[in-house]
Amino acid sequence: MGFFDIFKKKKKMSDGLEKTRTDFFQNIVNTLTSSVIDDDLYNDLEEQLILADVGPSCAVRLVDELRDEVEINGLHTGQEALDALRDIIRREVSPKTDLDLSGKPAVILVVGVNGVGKTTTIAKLAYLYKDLGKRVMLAACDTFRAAASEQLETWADRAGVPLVKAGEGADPAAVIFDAVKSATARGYDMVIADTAGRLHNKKGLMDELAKISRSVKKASPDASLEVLLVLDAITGQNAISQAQEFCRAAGATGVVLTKLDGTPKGGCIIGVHEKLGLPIRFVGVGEKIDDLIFFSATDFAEALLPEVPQHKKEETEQAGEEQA
Ligand SMILES: Nc1nc2c(ncn2[C@@H]2O[C@H](COP(=O)(O)OP(=O)(O)OP(=O)(O)O)[C@@H](O)[C@H]2O)c(=O)[nH]1
Ligand SMILES: [Mg+2]
Repeated sequence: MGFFDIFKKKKKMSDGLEKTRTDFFQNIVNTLTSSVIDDDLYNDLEEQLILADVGPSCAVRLVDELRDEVEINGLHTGQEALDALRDIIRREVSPKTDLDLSGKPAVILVVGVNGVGKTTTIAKLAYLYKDLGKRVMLAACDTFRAAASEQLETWADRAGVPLVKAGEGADPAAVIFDAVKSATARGYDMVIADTAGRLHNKKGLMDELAKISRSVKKASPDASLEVLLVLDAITGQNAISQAQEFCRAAGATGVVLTKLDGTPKGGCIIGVHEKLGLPIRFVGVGEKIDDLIFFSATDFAEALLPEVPQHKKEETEQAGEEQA
């Protein structure tokens, strides 16, 4: 990735988190940089993290970690505490593993309840990976809803990638099987599959997702499989209970948080990561085809808690020294 791309990615993350930053995290910055570090500050901070949709247990843990760091490292100023909190958040959401795209083909199954942004995310993923030089094929495994395949087809055309589809009501496991076979035969690197967000009942949906996963391996033993769970950031903490069910049944291996641009609840990323124990892989920051970014823990933490400009830093350091 060139310098300009890195800059663009940082800016997109920062723009996507604008509401989250201005509505909630700015208060956290203000609290930290305008007062001395004492119990009141920790209590305020905890409250603000909960308001910022980080989730109660996660907020408590983050503040405990900060308290430890302040003590162990002898931090005095709010500015130092802010830097420490930024780093704690970065470590908290850092993915421990890379996305597994090692297979031939690399299959990404995209799952999630209806309306969260699965189809749009698939189009964005196709666009992103095509841009990185991958040969990408899409599979329309949402055969439940009449217009789903057509919607994906429009996106596939826009992204300039081929699509494997079948008629309404067809077996989605058969669609993925065909797509993986076809990708293998034609030397495609990736297959990205759309799935239904709803079925007649929840058990039916979960069983179907499990069957699609098995079908991938049947079609190609060399295929790798990532199951990306799409969650809508607008629902914030509520997304978590829904997500837990999907994790169990569909074997999700990672998360995509969509609609970050439309909500002040971007703090939920931290709680989602904590509760699900799954890496955040991508975030959606708009409705356009290039509005998806690889999740970077560093960019995320810096966008939430931007560095204070140098002159303000000096003022708060002075205040800290005077109070100490
Ligand atoms: N602002 C914003 N809107 C998004 C984002 N991602 C998706 N959307 C919008 O969310 C709506 C639903 O997106 P879809 O991709 O159709 O959602 P889906 O999960 O496939 O929905 P079903 O197929 O009905 O289950 C659309 O209007 C998208 O434009 C995002 O990152 N930001
Ligand atoms: Mg869809």
